[in-house]
Amino acid sequence: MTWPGLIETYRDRLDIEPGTTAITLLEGNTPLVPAPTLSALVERQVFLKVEGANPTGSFKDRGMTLAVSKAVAGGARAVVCASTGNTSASAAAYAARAGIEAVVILPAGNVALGKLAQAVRHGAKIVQVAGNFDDALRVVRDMADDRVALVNSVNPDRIEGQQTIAWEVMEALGGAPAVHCLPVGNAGNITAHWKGYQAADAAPVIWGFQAAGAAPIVHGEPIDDPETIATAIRIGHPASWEAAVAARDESGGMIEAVTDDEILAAYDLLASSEGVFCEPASAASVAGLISRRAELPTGSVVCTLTGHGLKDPATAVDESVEIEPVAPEVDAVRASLGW
Ligand code: AN7
Repeated sequence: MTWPGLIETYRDRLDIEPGTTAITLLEGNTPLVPAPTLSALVERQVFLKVEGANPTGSFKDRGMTLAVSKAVAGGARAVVCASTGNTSASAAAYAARAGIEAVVILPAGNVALGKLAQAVRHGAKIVQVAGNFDDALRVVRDMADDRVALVNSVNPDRIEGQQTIAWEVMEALGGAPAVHCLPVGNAGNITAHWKGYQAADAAPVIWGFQAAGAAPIVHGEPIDDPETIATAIRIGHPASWEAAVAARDESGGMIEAVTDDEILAAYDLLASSEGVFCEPASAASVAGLISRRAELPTGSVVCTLTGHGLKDPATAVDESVEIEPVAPEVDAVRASLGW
């Protein structure tokens, strides 16, 4: 059967009026890939939920299909969002599909190139603010009105759609994993994971990970100047703070910090040993799993890899060596390889 997208697949379980037209790019149904190297390292069966396989390359499409469908049904002429990049890419694509305008407010200088490219090509109106994501979110909260829909995860339709990740994992495994690891930024996704599992009468332990320089929930107070190489989660005032803490506590889980070095080591391991290329923020889930592996209960583990590695080519290429050209001859190529 052809996959019809999240709204058609889960319409009976989602909060959406029966007649609402789905604005869809056939998001969801992403692979749950076994991770043998990681499994050997942590001595549990580990699976990677590869959200980079969504149409715009991140998990944001799960919530965006619902948020934009409902906005259009309600008569919106535009969507607005603040974004570290992925929300803006997704909003721009779904707005283009719907034939409405997208306005995206970005923290100047801290959005990965691939994400910016997507917003540009999908025709969004882009405003960069001289501030961080938290400043941008403060601004857009005041821009929504009857005909302009705010599509950040403070919009409950986003969380509603994003919970489908938990249902897909349960269908693939035949039940919930023992532990589900994911990165935490504005904290909408951890909220959505827990909502989805609870709606399915499941309660895996939720392990959330923030970057050490942007770990307000870990420290118990907001941060005005968050800093991390993982720009997607460079957030100091998470909007869904309380719901994230509830997911942690009700599941018997944790929200802890991982350093940029740990994030980059996990990013490298995933790409070079598992063959899965995610963006740095996504690798925070695996960095956390590795650093906390001594505390794992028995049972399987799922790590959400929230976005595709190609989103952030600059970080990817910075990590590798200069490749000098050689003469286009077999001998020269062999010599260069040391063969
Ligand atoms: C790859 O796009 O906040 O904790 O504005 O892009 O739900 O915020 C992105 C967040 C993790 C954190 N991984 O999720 C945005 C934005 C990736 C992300 C997160 C984001 P939340």
